[in-house]
Amino acid sequence: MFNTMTRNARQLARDVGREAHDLLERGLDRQLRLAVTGLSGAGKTAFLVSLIEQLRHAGLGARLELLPAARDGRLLGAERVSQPDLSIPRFPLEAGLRSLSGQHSPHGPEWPTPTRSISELRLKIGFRPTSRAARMLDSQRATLTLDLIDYPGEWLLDLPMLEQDFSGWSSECETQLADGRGDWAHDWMAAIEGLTPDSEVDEDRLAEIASLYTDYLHAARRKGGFVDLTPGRFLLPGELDEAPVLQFFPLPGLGDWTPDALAALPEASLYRTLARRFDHYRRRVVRPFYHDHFRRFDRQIVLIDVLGALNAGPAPFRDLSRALDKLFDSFAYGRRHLLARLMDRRIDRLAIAATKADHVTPEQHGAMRDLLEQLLADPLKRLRYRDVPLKAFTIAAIRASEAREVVENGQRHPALAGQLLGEHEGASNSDTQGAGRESVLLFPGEVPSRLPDPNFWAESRFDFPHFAPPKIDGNAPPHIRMDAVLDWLLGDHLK
Ligand SMILES: Nc1nc2c(ncn2[C@@H]2O[C@H](COP(=O)(O)OP(=O)(O)OP(=O)(O)O)[C@@H](O)[C@H]2O)c(=O)[nH]1
Ligand SMILES: [Mg+2]
Repeated sequence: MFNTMTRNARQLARDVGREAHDLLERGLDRQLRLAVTGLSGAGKTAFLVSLIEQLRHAGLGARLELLPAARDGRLLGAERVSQPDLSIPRFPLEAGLRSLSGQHSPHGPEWPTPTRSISELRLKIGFRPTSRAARMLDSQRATLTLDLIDYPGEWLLDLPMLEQDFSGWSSECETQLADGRGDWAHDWMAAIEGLTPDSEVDEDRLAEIASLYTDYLHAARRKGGFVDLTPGRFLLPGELDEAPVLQFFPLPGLGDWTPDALAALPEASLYRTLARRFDHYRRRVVRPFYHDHFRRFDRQIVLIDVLGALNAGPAPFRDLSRALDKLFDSFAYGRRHLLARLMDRRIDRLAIAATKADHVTPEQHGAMRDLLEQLLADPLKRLRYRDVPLKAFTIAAIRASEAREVVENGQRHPALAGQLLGEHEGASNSDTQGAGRESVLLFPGEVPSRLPDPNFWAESRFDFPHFAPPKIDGNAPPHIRMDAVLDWLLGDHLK
């Protein structure tokens, strides 16, 4: 009897200890910073709008069967609260919802506009905790504070530049030019023809050449579908438009010079001038951006437009793979221990997601995820080695099509029903969005589950449709697997 009592008491002490430890851990973690990472057009803004709206409508209209807290009726909703940094613009949620409501355009709902500067959002998520101690302390209701930022994807690929010097960056640009981009760089290459590191070039000429380099970056993106385009502010300068810090460009052929010979060149030489501006860009533009916004995250989701890259062809596809590979080195990953977490924030859980899955029929989603994992094979190996918990998903933040079946000669075939964006609309927004929209029922093609080989590219033509968004008016957007992603990213903090 006595023994049983002491055993029970010991057990109770252990339980209370564990609960207290859990509670302390959760108490510290009741605030999460989530990095929504993705290149331009990957779907960050659509993802953020959907995430906020799914949480705000939890228990009301949102379909969140794969999020246990919502399924069990414990998720009580979310509210936007005052953000921590008042000097950063607010995330334009209202503008995004206005576009999607279709109330302000004669053509119907429109996708949120591409992001042109950084913005911030803080969300308080209300839930009923499951654990006894937490319930007692929090009087049945707990909150999780979620901090999010949105930014133009163009700026993201500047982060790896922090680890580069001017020579390394120049040689990387040279390699990229040789892989399918040369067509758009003729004018810039003609302008630097005959220039060597020891040339002297005046300010006006530098500005002209930098402007031709910027034209090349724009064309490689718009016409070629390339994504690894640096410096990102050349594409989207923000407040730096026309500033001399944006007037530099890579110098091919530096490999023919020894580092000593380059270092011995006069201050006014082309090499020294460009290298100075490159360093200034890194120190004054990229580092503060990184320091202020990208250093301290707890969780991350990397959004990748795999289908867009398949549409663009083999060279842009390789380009995407290389760009993503570099990008993972810009973030700090690792499991965090209780005390370490007070000093140092690391990403302790990662989601990678192929976006816009509503562009293909549901039986293709498995192949889309396999392809995503292959595209990221190298960084995933490094992350697994470091034991960073990660999961791959295929999602649509805002589902713009419906899965159907068509019967032809007695055979059933999967198909998608949706409205195609008008002729001039493309993937991004424009003034003509809405013109000539057409309702379609189609089979958009098969997604290869392995990295396509050269024959594959030669034989297959990918052509995934650009759908107009559904009308979203006062309810959560329809989605594909946003609930599974939310569970992976937040679920353990909603217990
Ligand atoms: N069908 C479909 N299209 C999507 C979805 N998410 C994004 N898109 C399309 O992709 C485009 C770009 O999405 P955004 O969310 O603006 O991408 P972003 O990553 O914020 O891009 P930047 O702001 O330029 O960095 C949208 O205008 C839509 O055309 C989705 O879930 N389904
Ligand atoms: Mg955006």
